[in-house]
Formats: sequence, structure tokens, C-alpha cells
Amino acid sequence: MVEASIDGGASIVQFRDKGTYPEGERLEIARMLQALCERHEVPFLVNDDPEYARRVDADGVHVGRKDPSPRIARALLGPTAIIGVTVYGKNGEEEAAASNGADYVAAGPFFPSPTKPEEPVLPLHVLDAIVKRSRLPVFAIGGITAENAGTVARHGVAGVAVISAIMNAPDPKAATEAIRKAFESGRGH
Ligand code: TZP
Ligand code: MG
Repeated sequence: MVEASIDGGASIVQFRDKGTYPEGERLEIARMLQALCERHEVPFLVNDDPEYARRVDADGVHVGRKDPSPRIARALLGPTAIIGVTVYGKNGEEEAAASNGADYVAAGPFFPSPTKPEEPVLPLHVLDAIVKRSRLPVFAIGGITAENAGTVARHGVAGVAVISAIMNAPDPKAATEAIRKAFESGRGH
């Protein structure tokens, strides 16, 4: 499925593991994904845990408010690692991420997300404020589909992060292509 999404135009892969796998299996999946991404020359990130990113030779890590800071991640993973930070719509978060060594910020959900159904949906003016404040590229996450990828592109994001609309699609490659196409046509406006 991950390979199909890379074939469909996914430009980065994150292993989003929330503790559902036993340790041996988690390591096996991470190593498999790392090798797959390396073969396709697509960066491979893991969520939450910079130490784990280092252990599985990931290209980077994505950290949120409950995770180690981007500064710690940078210290652990070095200058070429890709470090992403979640922002939540509060003034100052983007600048803090940038000055602590992050490469990008991610925000959302701006649409209802099947992965986080309890999460309140943020209005798009929050996204506008984040894009305006941020000197780092902004990625939208949460409930992104081919139907709304063009909308967030028009709001100035650098890209989108997607789980459900690809992983639950009957054809993950076609689903990724459709999201990419919608995003790119939105950005052209
Ligand atoms: N953060 C905000 S929503 C979300 C995360 C990790 C999940 C996005 O998944 P989906 O299934 O694409 O809505
Ligand atoms: Mg996290």
C-alpha cells in the first residue's frame, strides 16, 4: 500500500505508530518502510520519538506537544534530518518551531478526520493565520481528500498529509494521484 502511494506521487512517508504494535513487529515494519523509502528515494519519517527515528535510521521525525522538542530531535538526529512540528493555532508556535530547528510545521484538522474523530475541526481562517505567521512550510493534516486538497492549496500550504483517503481507498495509487492533482490545480490558482 505504501509503495502504491509512492507510485501515485506521495513525496514523503511517515510511519505513524501509536503503540498498537508489539515492539518486535514495530521494528520490523519500520525497517521495511525505511528500506522501501530508501529504494524509492522518498524521505521516511517516524512520529513522536526522535530516539526511535535514530534507531530505525529514519530521515526524520514529526513531534507534537507531548513529544520531545524539535531542539532535542535536532540534537539527536543531526543537521540533515527532517524535523516537523505540529502547531495548534496559537500565536508564536510557528516562530518557536522555526527557532528550535524545525523544517516544517503541520496543522489540522480543517476537515473531519476519520483517524481523529474526536478532534475539533479548525476553521480555515486559523490555517490562514498559521500560513501568514510561519516562515517554515505549512502542511495541512486531517480529513484531507481529493475533494478538499485544492482548497487548502489555495490557502497557501506547501502540502498535505493524508492517512484515510489513501489507506482506505480501494486503489491507493489512484487515490494519491487524485489528491496530488487536486492539490496542484488548487495551487495554480
Ligand atoms: N493530526 C491531525 S488529524 C490527523 C493527525 C495525525 C490524522 C489525519 O488522518 P486522516 O485519516 O487523513 O484524516
Ligand atoms: Mg506526536
